[in-house]
Amino acid sequence: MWKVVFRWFGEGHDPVPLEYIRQIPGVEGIVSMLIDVPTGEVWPKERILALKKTIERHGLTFEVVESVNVHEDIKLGLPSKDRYIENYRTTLQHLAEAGVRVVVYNFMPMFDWVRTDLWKVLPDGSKTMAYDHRVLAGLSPREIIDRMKRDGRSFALPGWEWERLEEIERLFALYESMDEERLFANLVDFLKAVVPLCEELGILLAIHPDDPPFSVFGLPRIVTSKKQILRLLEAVDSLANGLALCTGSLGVLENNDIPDMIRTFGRMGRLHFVHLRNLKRTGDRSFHEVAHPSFCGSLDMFAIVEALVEIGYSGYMRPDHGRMIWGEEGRPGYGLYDRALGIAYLLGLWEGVERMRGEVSRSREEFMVASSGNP
Ligand code: DNO
Repeated sequence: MWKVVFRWFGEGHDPVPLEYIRQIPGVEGIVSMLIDVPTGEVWPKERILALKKTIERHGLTFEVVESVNVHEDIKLGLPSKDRYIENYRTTLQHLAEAGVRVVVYNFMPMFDWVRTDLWKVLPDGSKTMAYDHRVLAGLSPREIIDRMKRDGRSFALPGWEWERLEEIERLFALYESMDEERLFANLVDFLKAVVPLCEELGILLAIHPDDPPFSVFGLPRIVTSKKQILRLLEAVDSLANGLALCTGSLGVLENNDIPDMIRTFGRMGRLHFVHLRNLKRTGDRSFHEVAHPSFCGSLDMFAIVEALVEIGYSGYMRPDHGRMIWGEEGRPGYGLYDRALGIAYLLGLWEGVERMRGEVSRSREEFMVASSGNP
């Protein structure tokens, strides 16, 4: 049975109270980060411990961090990268000392995830995020950022490091000569510098796939398919070099067979985290996010959960992005209500699949203890 966790951005950065998250049946822990530490700097140990304390006070665990972002100089392979790698290693040490088991990161040049509309209104009145490649085609990166800032209301998007994006023109020039092979080589160099330490610390690194899984603004993308991910896992052959499989990122491409990826990477012992959500493909490189059930979108969530049950997945799972419903205001994708509905649905699928297979990986009592924090 997976461990259900919920993403929360920290006090003052997330309007969803931990008290409410605790009340979602099945949730055991929080996935969080120190969102205000600039990328490349060390995460102070006292701050990590304070975050852990806050989370644990609410009967929840803190074992997964998302994300410790990778400094651009590492992705670019600049000589200045050594200092940032050293800082990354120190952060990993601090996280391990606080009991963190899984650390998520991504290796997307300059941007984290990209959408062209953060507030698309669906026919039922709910709001969701959408991406349409044709919109980007006509916009300069600077225009996109100005727009995101305007439409993002008071919330910065996770992983969007504004201080870095302020230097957008300079970074674009640096990436001009970068192709996929060089970016891949830089990722492997980075992993070789941190994976042995993770092995010692008992930390599992989990790379998040590129979102969307194709080039935006002509920048290279190297974590978009089974083939690319396999190559990466094999290049640094350690259990500590693993994957955060995000169905909503990989699922944008119809050719990505997600249940097959789950079976392959899971059997290699390299699946450390899964992000479960659904989306609707609406054309060539365009889609919008939908509620979690299969009938709402293009992904077969039953087949996805079935594959997880089949490999005996016991890592972490979080319901990914939800829509904004019932008048909720908050961070796009990260409201309380729709993600909570998502959990209820996903747990229902899990229970159904297990019972059909005549398996029960966790008794009712064990489940209650795990998710309530009270023996
Ligand atoms: C989007 C998230 C990403 C993810 C990072 C991981 O909602 O899944 O921001 O956390 O790409 O580094």
